[in-house]
Formats: sequence, structure tokens, C-alpha cells
Amino acid sequence: MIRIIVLLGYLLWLAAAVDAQSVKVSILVDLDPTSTERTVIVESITADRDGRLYVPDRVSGNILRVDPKTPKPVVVAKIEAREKDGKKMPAEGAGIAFNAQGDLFIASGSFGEVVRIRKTDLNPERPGIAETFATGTEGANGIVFDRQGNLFVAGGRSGRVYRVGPDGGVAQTAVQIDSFVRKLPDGKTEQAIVANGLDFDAKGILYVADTARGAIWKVEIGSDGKGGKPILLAQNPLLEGADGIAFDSSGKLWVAANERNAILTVTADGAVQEVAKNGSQGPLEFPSAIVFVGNTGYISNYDTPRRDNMAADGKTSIDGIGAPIAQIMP
Ligand SMILES: [Ca+2]
Ligand SMILES: [Ca+2]
Repeated sequence: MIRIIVLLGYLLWLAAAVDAQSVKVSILVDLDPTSTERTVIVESITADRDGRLYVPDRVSGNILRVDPKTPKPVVVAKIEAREKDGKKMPAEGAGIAFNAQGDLFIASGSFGEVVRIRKTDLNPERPGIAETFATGTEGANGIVFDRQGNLFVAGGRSGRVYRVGPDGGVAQTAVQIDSFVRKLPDGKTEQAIVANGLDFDAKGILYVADTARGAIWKVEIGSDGKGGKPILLAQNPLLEGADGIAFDSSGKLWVAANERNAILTVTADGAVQEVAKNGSQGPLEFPSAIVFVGNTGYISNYDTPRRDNMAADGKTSIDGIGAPIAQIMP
């Protein structure tokens, strides 16, 4: 009898442990329910003041809006492809953020620009067309506004973080992260992006995700807009693939580690904790960014076929559902 009770207790504990792992991340919406392949590709996510989510689709150039209460994507704006050497060059929208006025900004690495869509042009009836806001931002990836309305733009493998004032124009280099290249466990793929996701803490200190090192840098920004020397807050194999970052309302930093299919937190003293992780089946499929609305974190999945997101066939990312938005409740 005692044995049975012990066994039952163990089974209950096991069920609770499994439950705690599995309830944390779920799918809010599949951005392409008809396919598990990368017909929609989203690298970043943000939210407006009403808690509605926005993601730029790199394939179509469309800006999709999703209301978490009725999660169906609608097109509210578009970044039109440009011509280069007689070929179509898509914007491949990366980082996305609102300014205080409610205008929407998207980084384009291929244009080397940040583009803007005015608040009044975010309209499902008549989707607005993005226009150039900032130039001189080679490798433009993660973006974030400071409290004064200056825009900071991560420059990917260049290691630069650019800054441009509230009116846009030519961006200036504010921060420099040293170059670094990491070889992935496959022995072939090289990861060289050292300035990726960005966010500010409540004190106005800038944080930079270093995808290549598996690290987070913090940088104090002076009143002249120039950054001081970057300080390494955390470097840890758990952070390999660190992509989008965001502070929650309690001041804890959250990190999407894309190639590990994992979500982590980093404390103010640099302690790294893994909150969620899964294999190629999802719900995390190469998570690229996270944004908080209240206490819920919404995660965009980029679904690159690499490392822990490689499908069972060893070639593709067809395991899972493709390009969903996932949600996590701490
Ligand atoms: Ca899908
Ligand atoms: Ca997948």
C-alpha cells in the first residue's frame, strides 16, 4: 500500500513537473496555417498601446497586425521591394518598434535603412507604404527608442549600434561591439552577428544581444548620445543564438536564443536562467524576438533550419508549424 502511495505521489509530481514545462509556451497564432514551411518569415515583434501585435513578413513585405484577443493576422502596411541591378530587392524587415507618437518603424538590413509608417497609415482598409526614415544603418537589425525619442539601431555583424534623432536622417555610430565569429556544432555554419536585439532598462542603460558570443552587453549612453565602453553582463553557452531581448515589467531581461529554441532570463547581476526550451517540433521554432503586453510575452518564430530547430530530415525546418507567434506567461 505504502509503495502504491509513493508511486502515486511520484506520478503526481511527474505530471506537475511536465505540466509546468508544457504550459509555459503555447501557440497564439499560426501565420500561415496552410504550410509548415517558411512561406511567412518574421524576425521581430512589437505591440501598440492597445496590446495589438505587429510583425513584418520578410517574404511579402507586409506588416501584419494580430489582436491577441481574436488572433487573426491582418495586413496594415507594406514595405515595397526596390530594384537593384535589375532585380527585386525585398526589405527583409527585421527589428520593429513604435515611437511615442504611435508611428511604426522597421529596420531593413538589405536597404541599410530604417523605414517608417505613420500611425494614420496603419490601416487594414488601405495599407500604408513605408518610407525612408533613417539611412547609413548598414546591417540594420534590432531597433529601440530611448525616452527622448532617439532611435538606436543594431548593425549586426558590423558590431555598430547607430543612433538617429527623432526626425530621422543619417544615423551616427553610438556604440561599437568588437567583432567575433562562432562556429556552430555542425562545424560549418559561422555566426558573426554581434549587435542584434536591443532594449533599454528603466535607468536608460542600453542592452545589446550578441548572437555570436552568446552574450549580453550593457552600455551607458551619455547626454551627447554616445555610448561608453560596452560592459559584458553575461556570456553563457545557454545564450548562443541570443536574438531579440525585452525587459518585463519587473525589470527582468528576457532573451530569445534562436538556434537553441529557447527562452531565457538574465538578472541584473548577470545570472542566466533557461525558462523554456523545446526540440524542432515547437512551439518555439528558432525564436527571434519577444515583446511583453502586461505579463504575457509574445514571441516571433523565425524558423531557420539550424541547430536545435533542424527538422528530423536533417535538412529543413518543416517540423512544427512554421511561422507562428507563441506566447509565454511567466
Ligand atoms: Ca504554418
Ligand atoms: Ca519548423
